[in-house]
Amino acid sequence: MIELNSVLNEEGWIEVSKKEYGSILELAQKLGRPVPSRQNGSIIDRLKPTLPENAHSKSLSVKYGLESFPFHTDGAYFNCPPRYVLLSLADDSNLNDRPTLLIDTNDLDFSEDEKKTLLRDVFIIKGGGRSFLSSILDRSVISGKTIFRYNKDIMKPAHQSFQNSLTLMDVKLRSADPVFIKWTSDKIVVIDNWRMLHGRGTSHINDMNFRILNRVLVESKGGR
Ligand SMILES: O=C(O)CCC(=O)C(=O)O
Ligand SMILES: [Fe+2]
Repeated sequence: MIELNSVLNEEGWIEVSKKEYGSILELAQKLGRPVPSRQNGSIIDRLKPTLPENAHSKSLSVKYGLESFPFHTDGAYFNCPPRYVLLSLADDSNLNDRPTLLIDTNDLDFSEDEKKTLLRDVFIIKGGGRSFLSSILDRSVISGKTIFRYNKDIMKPAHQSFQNSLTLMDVKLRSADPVFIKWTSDKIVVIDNWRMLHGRGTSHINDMNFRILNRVLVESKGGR
């Protein structure tokens, strides 16, 4: 675990094997407190390419269907977004052609002025039953810690000039160089969800209902 934590801290994510760490839920429990993504939802989410008409009304599938998903923070609609996201291929998944993509926000090379913009521009965050205000670089949740909170599909600029932050994110993400996670049955990926953004790649085959990822969100322990 010391090794895992230090790589996670250094790189913002880590890929480990189930043989070494057990199931995704066992590993999640070692890292903190697993929390459901939706009230009364299950602790383990099953994520699969789904047609908009069959999707949960608040999921990315409603808008993107079988397409790729844009880069985002998971649970951006939580007051405090989950500390970690754990993903693995489900046992009953029989397709693994579609990658998950990761971008480290530390590699987006924001200038000091750009960071100020991301700290200042305020958004109305929708979802999870109520709306609240937050900037993309959020220092208000945990003292001494800056959280990257970004999911353009659930955030609306509170003033039209705050659109600048979204334009900046678009430009940065377009020129970023993501890591592609290729799924194998033994792999668990742990993502620092306060620092990394992730997205869903494309697939050349119809993997609707067959490429299934298990996901567990982990709440922060005492602000760390
Ligand atoms: O399916 C994937 O690769 C990631 C999906 C995802 O990020 C999500 O559903 O929030
Ligand atoms: Fe996600």
